[in-house]
Amino acid sequence: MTPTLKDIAAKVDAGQRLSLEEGMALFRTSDLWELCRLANRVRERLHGRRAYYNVNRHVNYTNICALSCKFCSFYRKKDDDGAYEFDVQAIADEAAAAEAAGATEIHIVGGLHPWQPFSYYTDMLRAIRERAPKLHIKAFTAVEIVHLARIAKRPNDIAGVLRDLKEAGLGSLPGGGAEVFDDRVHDEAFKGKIRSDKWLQVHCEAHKLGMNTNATILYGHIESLEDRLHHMDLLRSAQDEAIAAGPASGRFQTIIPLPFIPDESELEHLPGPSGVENLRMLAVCRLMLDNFAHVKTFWIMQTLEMAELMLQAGADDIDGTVVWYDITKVGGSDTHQETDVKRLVRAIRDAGYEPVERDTLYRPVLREGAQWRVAEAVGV
Ligand code: V47
Repeated sequence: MTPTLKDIAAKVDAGQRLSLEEGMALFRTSDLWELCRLANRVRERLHGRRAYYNVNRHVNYTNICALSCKFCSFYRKKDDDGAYEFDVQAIADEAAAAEAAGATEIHIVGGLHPWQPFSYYTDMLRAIRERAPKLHIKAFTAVEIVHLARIAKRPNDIAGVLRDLKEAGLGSLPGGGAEVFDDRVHDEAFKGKIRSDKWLQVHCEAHKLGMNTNATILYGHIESLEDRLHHMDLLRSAQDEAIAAGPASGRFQTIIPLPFIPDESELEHLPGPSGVENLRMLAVCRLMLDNFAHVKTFWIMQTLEMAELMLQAGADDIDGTVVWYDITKVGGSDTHQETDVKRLVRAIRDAGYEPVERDTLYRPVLREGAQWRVAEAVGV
């Protein structure tokens, strides 16, 4: 018998873990609003009336990539029109500008550049540390970390490579590159990229080093609902392990569901997920990932209007002021994709929540203009 929303709600209220069958019932329910309400009950149990946002800057240091993933419109080959790579100086300048403007975080990801040496990445981190010592550096997806290990000629030493990057200034890993943890989808849509086992291994090694990481799921292309639930299940198991390792271990901080944006990709013939699907997916993530503290909505991909609605469907966090983003562009936007604190705060208040600025580690930030400090550090 298919589990009903009422049965599932009773389990959610009792703090019990949902099965994949129950996850499927959530995906299939026609009662979207009840699903969103249920997800929001969990979100409010964890965070009350608070909703987080951050002041950050994204940097995509190159679009030159050894891979050719079908869902991706960002990558270029070296001689293609529009191929670019930033040198270390340019990235450090960007970080210094971000810090001067009051950002707390720099989020750096890029293509798998075929010929930059390992030292380019460690130099990049050190230069940022020197020019912008207060910025938290969240950088390099698990896919890039495996690539860096290869170019450092230490393909089997992920832990050592992460240690070197941490020593150079890396603060945490973003959640990108996970796509969907399924071999069929992998082989059809992003062949050549690391598979789920490797992605999870990188995050697990980072957790062992005490580093926090994020997780994503890219949905609404050629994956099935079963694939999405399997992905969530693997994440939740990996998080169980991180939590069991004790407080010195890092862990997944947040899940960011990423809606597939077809424009200019090889999968452009697909429609991409609808608004209803985006709300449903976010709510299911909140309900299935019971050991994740946060669910983040990335307005760049969801739009700020949808992000606002998502705050009533299980999301507790909006990323962020962003400024510059090249990987996806919605509705004809350019790489300059920026919002300001005023708009984020208004979106959160409109949704009925209390805005709290956070740093990368979800500590409340106290701010006066571009000057800020972490509340916890002064015992507030
Ligand atoms: O890794 C690429 C995805 C990711 C498309 O950790 C696409 O805080 C949709 O991971 N349609 C990068 N998605 C973004 C990302 C992220 C964003 C915000 C915050 C955090 C965090 C992480 O975007 C890529 C890939 O999975 N992506 N192409 C596309 N056409």
